Amino acid sequence: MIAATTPLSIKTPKPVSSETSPSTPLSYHLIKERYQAAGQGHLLTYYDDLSEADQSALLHQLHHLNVERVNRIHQKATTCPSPMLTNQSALLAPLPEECFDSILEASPDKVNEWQTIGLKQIAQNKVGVILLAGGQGTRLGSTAPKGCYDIQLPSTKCLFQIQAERIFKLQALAREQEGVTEEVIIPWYVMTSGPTRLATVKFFEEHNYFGLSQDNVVFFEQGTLPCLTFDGRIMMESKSQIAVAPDGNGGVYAALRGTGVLANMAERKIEYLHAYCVDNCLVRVADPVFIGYCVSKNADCGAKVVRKKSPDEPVGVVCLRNATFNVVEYSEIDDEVANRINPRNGQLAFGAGNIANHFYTVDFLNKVESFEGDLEYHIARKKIKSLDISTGEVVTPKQVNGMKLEMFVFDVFPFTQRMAVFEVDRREEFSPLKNAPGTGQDCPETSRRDILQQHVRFIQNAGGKVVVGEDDKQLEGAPTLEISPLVTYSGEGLSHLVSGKSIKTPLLINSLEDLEKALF
Ligand code: UD2
Repeated sequence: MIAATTPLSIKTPKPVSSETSPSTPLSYHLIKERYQAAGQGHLLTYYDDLSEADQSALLHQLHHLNVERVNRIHQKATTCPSPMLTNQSALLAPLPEECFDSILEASPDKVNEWQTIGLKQIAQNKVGVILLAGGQGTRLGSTAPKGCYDIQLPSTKCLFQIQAERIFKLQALAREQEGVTEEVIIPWYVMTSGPTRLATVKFFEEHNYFGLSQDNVVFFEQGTLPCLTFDGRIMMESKSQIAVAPDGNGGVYAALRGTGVLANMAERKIEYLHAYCVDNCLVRVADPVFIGYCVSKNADCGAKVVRKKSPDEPVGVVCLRNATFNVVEYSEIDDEVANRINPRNGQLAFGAGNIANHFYTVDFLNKVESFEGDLEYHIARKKIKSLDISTGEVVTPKQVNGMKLEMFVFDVFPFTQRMAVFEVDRREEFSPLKNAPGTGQDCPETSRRDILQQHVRFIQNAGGKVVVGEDDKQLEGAPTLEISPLVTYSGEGLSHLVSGKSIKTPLLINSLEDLEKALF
């Protein structure tokens, strides 16, 4: 176990909205002139009241902020709303059947073929993982980074640990399949934001990177964008600080470039990346089936989807607009489009639900810069605690008073011709943790239930039987059976032990020895 030292964290990039301005001395007058010209002179209203240290902190922030670009983004996001938002009924088309494959319809041989390709790439150290972990768990009601969340499994493992152990096991499976003796490494690139950075790094250090080598866990930070009033004025969180917010999970592309992660991938000769949403407890990290599928299609981007369970399910919809792949986010989809029914099968016409689970080639990631200026910014109208410039008081608003601008990770899809869309089984791969305990949907209880029920299926699919013990509380109706990812990644490698045998819950299986001892 590597002693926990400062991880190979790469320097935090300058906020993505800044192009490094000429490094002239921080002149108050120059900055004041520039901001007045940009209609943002109000940011210096209280400059004279500030201490010297606060004055220089404010000038430093304003010097690095590309205020003209912020104005352009506001202009673009408000005057010409994204084409995606207008006339969706005419412009959007459901994803045609021939545009995607489904694991639900693929033969076991086909799935095995994809998996073999994926494990081969992993064994050749060509695969890396990008964890999108900059979001703040506001809806969940937790102030800690979501990956730290304990969904009350018998093992009390948090989401980060479950994901780390899946990486660990997958490295071993790839080594086994390819019979390689050298170490197989799946580098884990963890994107944090300002609010999640320190707590995330500290948590990994305290838990010794959950058994992974800290050299292969690379933290990087996404950029920020200023919060704006509806008429485009930059908001302040105090007299000396502008109010900023993470720039959305679409900030990952500039952050990969700006923090040196792309260079790190190049040094490691990584060719394929799997990016995923931290809060999906069932996520197959670096899924070899998905990687193999995308590689076999020679795709440069890939997206996993599940069949939407209702028109208002809070997932994006993968669809076509002018024959290019797009995702319409649940917060932006028109009701008519969301509710449209395919007359041929009575299902939702726009039913390909995006699960924030993507594949990229590293070549594609290196190309994003060339079209980055065309990427959409999405407006999130929020209640933003901020300085009332007229009174100098910080106000916590009771209603929505401003906007955060964010980029969405899937907005790069229209820029690729080679997109693979892969439908997966919701039960096996998607159970998002979005809401607070007790809400009954996408919450800690449903996450716990879905993992435990999956582990029961692991035993059953391996030819075994699960007997529910009389003292098993079966919370949410799930027998209490947890199998560590270190024992099995997705249910493989159990049948030689389990077939024809039974186990009795409640049970926590941390090793094949545990499993052997429990069988009868
Ligand atoms: C995301 C998807 C939505 C659907 C849903 C499934 C996007 C834009 N939308 O919606 O289509 O797939 O998940 O659960 O992906 N994050 C950052 N930095 C940020 C904001 C978010 O890293 O500035 C991360 C966040 O930590 C999480 C992921 O991006 O891992 C998705 O963020 P979210 O949970 O806020 O997105 P949600 O549920 O609105």
